[in-house]
Amino acid sequence: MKKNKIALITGVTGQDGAYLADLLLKKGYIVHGLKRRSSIFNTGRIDHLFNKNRDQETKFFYSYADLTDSSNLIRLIKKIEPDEIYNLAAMSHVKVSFDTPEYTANADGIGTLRILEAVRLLGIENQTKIYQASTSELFGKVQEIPQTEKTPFYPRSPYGVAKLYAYWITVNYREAYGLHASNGILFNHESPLRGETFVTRKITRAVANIALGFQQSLFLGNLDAKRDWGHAKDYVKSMYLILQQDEPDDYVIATGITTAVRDFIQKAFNYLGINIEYKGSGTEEVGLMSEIDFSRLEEIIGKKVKYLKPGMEIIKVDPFYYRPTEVDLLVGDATKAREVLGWKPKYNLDMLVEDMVASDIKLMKKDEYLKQGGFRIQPQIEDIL
Ligand code: NAP
Ligand code: F7E
Repeated sequence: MKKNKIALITGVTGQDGAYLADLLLKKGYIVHGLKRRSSIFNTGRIDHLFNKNRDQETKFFYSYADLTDSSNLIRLIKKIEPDEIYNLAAMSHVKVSFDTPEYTANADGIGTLRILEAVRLLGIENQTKIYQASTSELFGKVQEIPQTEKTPFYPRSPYGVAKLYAYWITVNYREAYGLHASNGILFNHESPLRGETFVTRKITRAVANIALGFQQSLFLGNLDAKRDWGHAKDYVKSMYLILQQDEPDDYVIATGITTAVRDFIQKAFNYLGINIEYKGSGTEEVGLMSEIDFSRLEEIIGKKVKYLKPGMEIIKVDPFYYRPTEVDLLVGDATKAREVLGWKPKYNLDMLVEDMVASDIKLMKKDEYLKQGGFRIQPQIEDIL
C-alpha cells in the first residue's frame, strides 16, 4: 500500500498555513502543523480541519514550536520525519518589523537557517524537501519592472532584509549540501482569512462595517502604493507544485497586474454599489461617497440603509500608517512558474475583492461578532470555499 506523504507546516495558524493544510489534507497527506503558545486561542483558521480529521484516521496534528527555538525544531523534525517542510512561519507584518527588527531577523532570517540546519544535522537531506516562503518585499525599491527571478533585490524594511537572508541561506544550503530547498517568491496574496491589519483586509472589513452602519470612517496610510494582489488559495497551490519538482529552484508567483491602494478601496465599495471620490492631497486627502446605488447595497447586505448618504467622508489619511521606507510599486512576472510548474491563478482582482467583501459582510452580520467586541472571529475555510 502506498504510504501517505508527511508534510510539516510551520506557521500553520496563519493565512497561508490554513489554505495549505486544507490543500494537502485533500491530497491525502498527513499534515503536522507547528503552532506557537499563545495566551488566547490562535487556531481559529484551522480548528475545523483538526476536528474534521479527528474522528477518522487522524491526519492532522499540531505541535507547539517556535522558529526561535532550535532544539525544539530539531526534536520535532526528528520525530515527524517529514517528506516536505513548508516554512511559512514569520513575523510577516512589514510595518511592525520597523518596531521589532531584532526579533524579525531572529524569527524570519535565522529561523529559516534553523530549519535547514535541523535537516542537515539529522542527515535527512535526501528525503526531506523544503519550501521557503520568500517574498516580493525582496525587490523593495524595484530595480526593474516587472520583477522576475533575475531582478536584483533591494529590500526596504527589516522584514525584507530578514527575508533576504532566508532567501540566500536557502540557496546556499541547496548548493553546498544538495538539499532540495526552494524559494517561492510570492507577491502579495490575500483572502477572507487575511490578517486584519494588512491593508486589503483592513479595507474589506471596514467596507462591510460601514455598509452595515457599524463604523463611520477608515484611517489609512499611503493610498498610492501599488501592489500585485492575488488570492491565497491560488498561491498555496504553487507551494505544493514547487515541492513536486525533481529539481529545487526559485520561482516568482504573481498575477502580473498592479493596483494602487486607492483603487482597491474603490473596487471594494463598488461591489456594494457605492462610488468613492477623493479630494485634497497628502494627509489632508479624504475619500467621500459620491454615489450610492441603494437597491444594490440593500440587496447585498439584506437590510434597509438609512444611515448612509452621498457626501459622507469615509476615507481619511493617518500618517501613523506611513512607513520609514516604503515599497512604492510591485508587479511580478510569473512566466517561469507558468511554464515549469504549470501554475496559473484562477482568481482575478475583482473576484478576490468580491470574495473578501462578501465574507466580511457575512462575518460582521453575525451576532457573535458584536458580542465579542468585533475582532476575534475568523471566517473558516469551509464557510468561504
Ligand atoms: P501570517 O498570516 O502572518 O502567518 C504567519 C504564521 O507564522 C502564523 O502562523 C504565526 O503564528 C507564525 N509565526 C510567527 N512568528 C513565529 C515564530 N517565531 N515561531 C513560530 N511561528 C511563528 O502570514 P501569511 O500571510 O500566511 O504568510 C505566510 C508566509 O509567507 C510568511 O512567512 C510571510 O512572511 C510569507 N509571505 C506572505 C505573503 C502574503 O502576501 N501573504 C507574500 C509573500 C510571502 P500566530 O498565528 O501565532 O501569529
Ligand atoms: O501593505 C499601504 C502600505 O501591510 C500594502 C505581507 O504579507 O505582502 C505583505 O506586505 C501597502 C503598503 O502589505 C495602510 O504602506 C496604506 O504600501 O497590506 P500591507 P505589505 O507591506 O505589502 C508582502 C508580499 C509580504 O511578504 C508581507 O509578509 O498598503 N497601506 N495604508 C497600508 N498598509 C497597512 N497595513 N495598513 C494601512 O492602513
